[in-house]
Amino acid sequence: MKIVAADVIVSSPDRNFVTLKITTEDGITGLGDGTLNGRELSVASYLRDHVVPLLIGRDAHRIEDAWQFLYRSAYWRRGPVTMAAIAAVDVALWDIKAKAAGMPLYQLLGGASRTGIMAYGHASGRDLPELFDSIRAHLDQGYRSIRVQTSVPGINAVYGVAAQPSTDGKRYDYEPAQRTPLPAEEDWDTRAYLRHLPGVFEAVRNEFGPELPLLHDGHHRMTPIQAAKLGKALEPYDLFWLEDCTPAENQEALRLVRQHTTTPLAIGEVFNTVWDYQTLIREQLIDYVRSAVTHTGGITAMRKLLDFAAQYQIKSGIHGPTDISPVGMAAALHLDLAIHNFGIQEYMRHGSLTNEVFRQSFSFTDGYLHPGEQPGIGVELDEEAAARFPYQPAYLPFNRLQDGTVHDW
Ligand code: CS2
Ligand code: MG
Repeated sequence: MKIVAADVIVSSPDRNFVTLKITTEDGITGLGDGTLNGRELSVASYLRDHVVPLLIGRDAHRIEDAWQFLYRSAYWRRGPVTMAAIAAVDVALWDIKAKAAGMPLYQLLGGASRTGIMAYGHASGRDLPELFDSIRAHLDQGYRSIRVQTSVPGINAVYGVAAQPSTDGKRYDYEPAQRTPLPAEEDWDTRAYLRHLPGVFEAVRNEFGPELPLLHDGHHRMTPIQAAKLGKALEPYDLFWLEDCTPAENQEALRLVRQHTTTPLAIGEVFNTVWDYQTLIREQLIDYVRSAVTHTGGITAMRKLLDFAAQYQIKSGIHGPTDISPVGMAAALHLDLAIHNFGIQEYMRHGSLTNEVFRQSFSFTDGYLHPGEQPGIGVELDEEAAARFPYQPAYLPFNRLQDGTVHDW
């Protein structure tokens, strides 16, 4: 089934998205997500200028061969741009194969291993009353697992806190990347954060009880010993996971964290290949793999990564913020439903304009997601609607410490 066309569609309904649409000689189309927040055009160019010419005439059914060809023939391997581009092609080809087979993708991946996909939502607050209100609002929406992010006294802007003002008037946690000519500068103080956070979780547990699964994102901001200290301080509050507690380029850094705390650890949303996890998985230094299908080479690579993790009883915790498009989210849900070592799925809801551009068949009911029964991945792109929202430059913020030092955001 020859590929006869491959189009790169960049649109910006509520935020920028890069979508690849592959069309076969039989008229079957497949969609893939290549969105890399704040660097979208680099993937669009990688696809348009380098990959699309290589796809025309290829047999759309040969997914593994296409993956290996794109990974090895590039010579320059790995990295966020390359792996997002390969992911877009891979998911589009899986979408086509499942449509050709007349079944939802999860059936092609081995069928359902569960009836639904536990999702977690993002609650946050500048103070406890606001945080409690945000948690209740998410419980009312049906979420049964909640990520808790909070402001910290003495720090002006903290990742993941919804209500604080942003430069372009949008809700903060909804879209961290801001449509501004330059990245917004934010401030950070780890010692203030470490003093404040345990008290917040104590208050949340007192208010909502011991059962509710609670998650927290450290967003790469602590040194290993600071992460160990926080993990230990949070143990009484029985977190589902502490995420990205320290930058993990140096995977061995997690050995120090592991020595000091039993708080479960999740890492990997900025990783792009299985190689980024080798030590972390082999030495049981993490409990959840946080990669996104869109940033880790697609379904083909993610399945191999999660199969590797399964040998160590490490589970999935796939990255699902709004900068993963509905196409990337749908692909993740098919994988979530089929794999055995499923842990939890992040689910930040897309905005109304995004839902106009991407028609989705996945559902969220009583805290559980389901990819739906449509053949393929179950998402269609309205190209006319997409054309109404041209690309708009946007940047993620960055951090400086009190002495002006650039710090992880
Ligand atoms: C975050 C992301 O959802 C998360 O866990 O770490 O929102 C992250 O900040 C964005 O994806 C960055 O683009
Ligand atoms: Mg995160």
